[in-house]
Amino acid sequence: MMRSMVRGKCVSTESTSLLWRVHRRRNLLTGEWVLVSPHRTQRPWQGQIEKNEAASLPTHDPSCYLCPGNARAGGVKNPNYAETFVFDNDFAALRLESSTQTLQHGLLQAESESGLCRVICYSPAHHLTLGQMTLTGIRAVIDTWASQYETLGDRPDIHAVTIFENRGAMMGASSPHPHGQVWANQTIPNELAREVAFQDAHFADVGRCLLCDYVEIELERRERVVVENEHFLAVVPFWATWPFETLVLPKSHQPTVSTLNSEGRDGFAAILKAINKRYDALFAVTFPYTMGLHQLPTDGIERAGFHMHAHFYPPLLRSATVRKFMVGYEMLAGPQRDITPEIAAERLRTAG
Ligand code: H2U
Ligand code: ZN
Repeated sequence: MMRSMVRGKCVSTESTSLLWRVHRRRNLLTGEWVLVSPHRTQRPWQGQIEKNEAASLPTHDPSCYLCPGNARAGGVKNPNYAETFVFDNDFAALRLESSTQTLQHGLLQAESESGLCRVICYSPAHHLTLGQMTLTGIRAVIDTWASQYETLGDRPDIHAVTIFENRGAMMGASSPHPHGQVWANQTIPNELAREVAFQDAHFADVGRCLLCDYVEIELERRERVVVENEHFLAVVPFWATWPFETLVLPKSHQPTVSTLNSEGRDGFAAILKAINKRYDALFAVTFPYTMGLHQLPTDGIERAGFHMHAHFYPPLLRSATVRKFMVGYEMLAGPQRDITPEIAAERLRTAG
């Protein structure tokens, strides 16, 4: 039975129906609390309605910077690639710097940062999304993620590799062509650093991996499971912030995509396809999201409790055109959600 501390008393969540009242839940990976207001889902909406993005796209778009054979914004021509294609971002936010510099003026602190940014085209087919690709095609993307992590992580000046995808104009994607990005840093970025600290702390406390323990809870309780296969599990995490946020985890302890064997990678491809299918079916639209991987930092420090995973952060709340805004209370106080993670999981489970 689930137990939590409420004003100093240890209470079971079931016996108080806590999860149907206004309550807050703790994010195991960041320590942050999210406010849950289950009664609020019926409030009327007269705010911004997003455009429903056009569904039909050509297989090859002569004006697309990412399609095979086309020239990119900087003038370089893409090869006629047949599977995945990786290139150095023409407008990279990070650059490889040969020297480091720090600045300290009293309280003010700054330091140089070195790194590099790449773009990964998932497929030559302009009209596809990751979830619409074949399992073989998705597996090729996973193998590309693994090789990018390995080659970049092997560099002595790279200590973290962040792989992500912004999908849909609502999430700032610059093109519908299926693609993602890799940013490799000399330092460990904030989100990964927080997750590393919480996973390290749990391992130091109990000698077990935090996310292995979490997988066990979710498989036992099953109320937040969206889809699973032999190797992977997708859940709406107990502490989800975005309405239909999901966390995709290997069931076995894996620190990186590279450590997954061939069957594990096929399982990852299958779950990515399955979760995308449910997302796209939920509001009958190509679901916008930011999706990304958290993998072991590549600074050579041993972290036995680090478990790789993917986060999906989709902004849609009620329909293809009504999104969740992280404003007001979220910006000034903390994250808040209306629909409970359990209901979101149920809706995704049955979608499509
Ligand atoms: P987003 O769709 O998530 O913005 O990613 C596309 C990236 O592709 C973006 O970072 C890069 C942009 O800088 N890009 C190029 O490097 N060359 C181009 O010709 C177009 C876009
Ligand atoms: Zn294209």
